[in-house]
Amino acid sequence: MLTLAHACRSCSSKRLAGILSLGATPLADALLTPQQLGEPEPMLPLELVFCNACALVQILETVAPDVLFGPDYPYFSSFSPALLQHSRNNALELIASRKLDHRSLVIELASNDGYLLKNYVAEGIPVLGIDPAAPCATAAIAAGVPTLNEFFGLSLATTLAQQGKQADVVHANNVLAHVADTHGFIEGISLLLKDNGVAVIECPYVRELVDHCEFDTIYHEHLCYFSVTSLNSLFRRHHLYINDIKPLTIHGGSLRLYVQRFENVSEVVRTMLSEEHAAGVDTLDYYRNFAAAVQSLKTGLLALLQELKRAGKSIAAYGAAAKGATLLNYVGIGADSIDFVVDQNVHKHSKYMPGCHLPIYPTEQLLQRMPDYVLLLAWNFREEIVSQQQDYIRAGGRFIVPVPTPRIV
Ligand code: JHZ
Repeated sequence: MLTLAHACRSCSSKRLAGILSLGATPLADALLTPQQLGEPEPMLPLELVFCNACALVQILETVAPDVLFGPDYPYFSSFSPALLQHSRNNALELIASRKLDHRSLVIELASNDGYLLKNYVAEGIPVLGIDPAAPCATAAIAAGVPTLNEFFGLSLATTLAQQGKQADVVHANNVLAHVADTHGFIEGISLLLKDNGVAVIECPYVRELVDHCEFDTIYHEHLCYFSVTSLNSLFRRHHLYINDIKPLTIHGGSLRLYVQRFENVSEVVRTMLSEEHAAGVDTLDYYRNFAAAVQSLKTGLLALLQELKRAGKSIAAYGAAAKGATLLNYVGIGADSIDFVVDQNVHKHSKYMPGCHLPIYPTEQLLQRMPDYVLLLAWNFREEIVSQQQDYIRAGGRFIVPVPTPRIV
């Protein structure tokens, strides 16, 4: 529900229009210990809206960052080999194209467990990671990546800039959408960049979200869902320019932005802006059918699972992902259809998914228990997971991919 108190996170307009309501959902990464199972769990509304003034898609709720990214934050980037390879390629490409060496500085905001910066460290390039989640920052330091365990914003950027820490490259992957003080964060990036520096920023692309019904990537950590149009106006407010963009397949379809303090906009950026305008991404119309598509996915997935259960089949799920929490809780999937969830991240084992309380086990449990079907919650890593699970498939197991349309593969 929209109230007059709500204003756009980018342009402060109050002309916000509802796109989709996912109802009250638990915090997606708030995995529960066995002791916490009996305790009350926060359930907060998830309302997706469109700003009629600057085209930014966003949620209305803002959960305090220290609640979301505190000492129990369970997401460690290094558990996905595909993400590690993607990150390594990006680092090597930037080292070559920007001729980085021991005199350079690379800073990463939300550097997690050092999954990206370690590639620069290996080449002798000075780095600084910044991450508020203590377990991740500790893992990064142990891996030899100097890391500040702090939230990044204007105040930390000011301190670093005063210490002469300005960067040739500032990485910010999957973090811009997570930050409540969007303007302070971007202003901070501007302060950290050398005159000729570049901020390399990855974020999921709202066109992929809508076109492929990736509604499960909506959760309280993700405050914004960016188009090039909305990003362009956001950065320009801070005299920063998206000079280039590389579309990526990672996380269901993302954008890699190359942002600088001077304007030198590539043809790719101009084309993407005009394509978005032609497709109506900058109007509410583009989002009008999204809620119906999400509802139909929900109905289809429930029907499929019920049919399998009626046929006496057992079903597990793969990936205790944040998006898995949205999917399970919004669709209303629980212990009546899914027996357990598996994940390679050891920090998630012996815990329970928020809301639906499904237990999380190591992936070896798939072969040991041989469920007939596995609902692929981490569908964004489908190729990687299916290729790892060839033994399970050879033994007769099948995967169910929920997005964009539920199907058995
Ligand atoms: P994954 C994360 O969301 C976190 P999540 C964050 N909120 C964000 O913004 C997005 O990414 C972009 C496991 N796994 O990465 C690891 C295996 O077990 O899709 C993860 O727990 N085996 C910051 O949590 C989960 O699946 C594997 O082979 O939705 C995947 O979660 C692979 C590849 C993954 O994102």
